[in-house]
Amino acid sequence: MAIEEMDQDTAYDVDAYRADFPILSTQVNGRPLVYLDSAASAQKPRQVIDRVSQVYQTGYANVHRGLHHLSERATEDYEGAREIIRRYINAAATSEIIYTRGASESINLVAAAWGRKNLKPGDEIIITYLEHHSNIVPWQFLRDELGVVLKAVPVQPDGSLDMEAFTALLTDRTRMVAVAHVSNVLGTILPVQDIIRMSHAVGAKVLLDGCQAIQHMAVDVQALDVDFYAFSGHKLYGPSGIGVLYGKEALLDAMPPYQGGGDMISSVSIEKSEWADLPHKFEAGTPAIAQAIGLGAAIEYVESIGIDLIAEHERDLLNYATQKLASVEGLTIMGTAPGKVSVVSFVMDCAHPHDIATIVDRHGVAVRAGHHCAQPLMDHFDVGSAARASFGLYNTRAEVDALTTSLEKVREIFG
Ligand code: C6P
Repeated sequence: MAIEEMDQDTAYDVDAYRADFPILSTQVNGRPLVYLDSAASAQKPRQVIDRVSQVYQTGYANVHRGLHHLSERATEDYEGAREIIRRYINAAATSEIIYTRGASESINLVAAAWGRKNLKPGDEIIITYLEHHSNIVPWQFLRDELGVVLKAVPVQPDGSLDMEAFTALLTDRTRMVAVAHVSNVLGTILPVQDIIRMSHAVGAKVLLDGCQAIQHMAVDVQALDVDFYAFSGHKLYGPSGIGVLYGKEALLDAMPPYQGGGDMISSVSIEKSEWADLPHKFEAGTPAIAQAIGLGAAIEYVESIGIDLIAEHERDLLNYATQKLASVEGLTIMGTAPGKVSVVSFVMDCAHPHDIATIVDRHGVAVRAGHHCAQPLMDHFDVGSAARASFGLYNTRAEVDALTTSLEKVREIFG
């Protein structure tokens, strides 16, 4: 279909949503900011900024510790955000929602606490070649410490997972399958329902790294029947420094604590300590209080628009961007799997990705360039690095045009 014939979603009031994000009306290098790096970190709406500011101005104290008014209020808001998160991913109980610093910490928590307790030498863990380093390195720690075997599923040239290879790698020694829900480089949505069903059939647990999925689609952890689900708040329009680990209660209950400190115990003597109930058993120390409350506000913001409408808008942008970028001479898109999310990585025959990012930045366009913390994937595709444009709820077709025009300038300079 020609670009002009493509439907532009009309019900979606992108201008109104853009007005919620103060940073989008700023300028970079004398040009209006075109922010196409939401996969690295999304911008924040006023609703989140104001909520965090309000916590510090009128409702801040430590949580779970004080009997005074402010502490009770902060605790109520902090636990209230946990309920918002529970509802957003349809977990069965708030005890299954563990606050962490982000997806990286969530995965490290499972690898350390679940892995050390449940794995022995010769047990197998399956990951894929498209994982972010955060879903590779924690499992390598376990491999080196416990002598478990780490296997990786290859990726097809279009960016989809090689499910035949996955089937062949899955054995009755597989104990954990830890895969991305969505690739941060290729935008591929993995067939997670099949992966979960097949993994459970051999008795393996499944962890999904939902870092690039949670902002683009509805996630229902009970419908998925997934064992662990990890994501970060900052890609979901919330603050940085806060993330989530969802785990099935029975699994979390049977796991030892990850870190020791205040709030994760029920009693401590010099001889021994006993642990607090879930979720606090995994939340040692003073947590990221305002950030957690801010994440609750971010989810409410997303819900007020509707995640399905956001997904539809982003699909339109992805289709538009794919066609526009394909018209740039010498540009190759990495990852064209059907149904992918709005992340477009690309290389150009005339310029290094770092040069691309530098030149387009002069035009106010922010894209990411590099290995995107996915070096095994880059090696798998035999490229050292790539440029990446990623789209969020606030991006527009005009911004895709600005990207395309600035890429034509790259061609003029280096071509
Ligand atoms: N990817 C990107 O530009 P943290 O840093 O813990 O919030 O998220 C880590 C992480 C884990 N898994 C996936 C699939 C991710 O995309 C990320 C973060 C960013 O692609 C920053 S490297």
